[in-house]
Amino acid sequence: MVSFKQIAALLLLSFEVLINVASYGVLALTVDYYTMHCPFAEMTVRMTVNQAMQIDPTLAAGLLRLHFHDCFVEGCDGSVLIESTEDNTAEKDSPANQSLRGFEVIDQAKRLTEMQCPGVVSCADIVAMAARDAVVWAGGPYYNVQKGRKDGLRSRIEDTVELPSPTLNSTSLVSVFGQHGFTVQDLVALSGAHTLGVARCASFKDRLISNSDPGMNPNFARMVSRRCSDGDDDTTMSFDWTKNYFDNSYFRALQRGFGLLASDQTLFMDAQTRGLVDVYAMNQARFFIDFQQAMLKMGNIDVKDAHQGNVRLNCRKLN
Ligand code: HEM
Ligand SMILES: *[C@@H]1O[C@H](CO)[C@@H](O)[C@H](O)[C@H]1NC(C)=O
Ligand SMILES: CC(=O)N[C@H]1CO[C@H](CO)[C@@H](O)[C@@H]1O
Repeated sequence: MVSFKQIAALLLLSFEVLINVASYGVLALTVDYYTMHCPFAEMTVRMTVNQAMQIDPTLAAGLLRLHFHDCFVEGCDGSVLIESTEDNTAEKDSPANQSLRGFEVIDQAKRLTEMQCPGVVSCADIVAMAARDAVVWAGGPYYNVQKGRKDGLRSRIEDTVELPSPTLNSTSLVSVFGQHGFTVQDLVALSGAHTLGVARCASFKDRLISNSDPGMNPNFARMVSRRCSDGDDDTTMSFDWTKNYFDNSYFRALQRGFGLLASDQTLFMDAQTRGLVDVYAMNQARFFIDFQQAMLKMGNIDVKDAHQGNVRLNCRKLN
């Protein structure tokens, strides 16, 4: 159950985010954006996500990651969903996007909302709602998703340089996230998203070769080398022991040197971020609250208004 204190904190938070956004003169998203023109949008997305999770629980990770990749490249504008065409190679075809999952869930939610209220609910908002619903389904915290994003008109492979590489150290992560207005606390809390899902050997096997990773537990290094030895880049390992469950065991894994990506383990190696890893490892409620707050912030990155975008009819194609 959500306590009164948590609700009060969230309300206060939404309010703060609104004020911040408004004071920059940027589009202000609102929680009740669809109440008038598509009252069942939120419920429809939730039902679609829940149905998909019942068939494939691992999709929760996919949906959460989609929202991150959408927001970090060109803002939260649905650009991650666009397919390449003859004269445009889209974000999706970047190597950084390999293994993105959950597109069919977004398509299905879009089909259903289009039937109820044509041309009203943006793909970017569906991605944001689906990420939250996935987190909740997996046992994570509920937060109110602000809505009103329009879908962007651009999706280019070269823009994906914005995405952080899994080889970055803590210092570089702090600076990359800082460029998007995130604090060190936001960075560590958002990295906690890796409580869900898996990574492919391609993303972390270099840690064994370079051997420059003192933070890696030797037993874990042996596990990784066994799993990734046959040169199969697409073999996967989960970030923590409970890959379909949203909890704080990711942080406890870091404490033991079981961080999967270099960019995970570095959070425990650097004094700047280690304290927060310890706090979240000990106090899941605190992790949840900071995660909610950071997700609200992430959902506001460079959102597009009606002059900068539109509502796509098919999430995979520009109108
Ligand atoms: C801190 C910087 C981050 C880096 C360097 C990073 C990098 C990665 C990499 C390399 C993978 C595995 C891809 C693969 O091998 O197929 C991954 C997976 C994932 N990332 Fe991140 N990520 C970061 C932050 C985030 C954030 C902020 C979120 C969401 C809020 C997120 C959500 C996820 C999820 C849920 C998965 C698992 C996907 C699945 O199982 O399909 N990541 N990330
Ligand atoms: C982190 O990485 C950057 C860029 O590669 C490097 O310049 C810096 O020295 C590294 N910092 C630490 C503490 O290792
Ligand atoms: C989901 C998706 O579209 N993934 C693409 C990411 O990019 C690679 C090429 O680097 C494509 O092969 C994938 O289909």
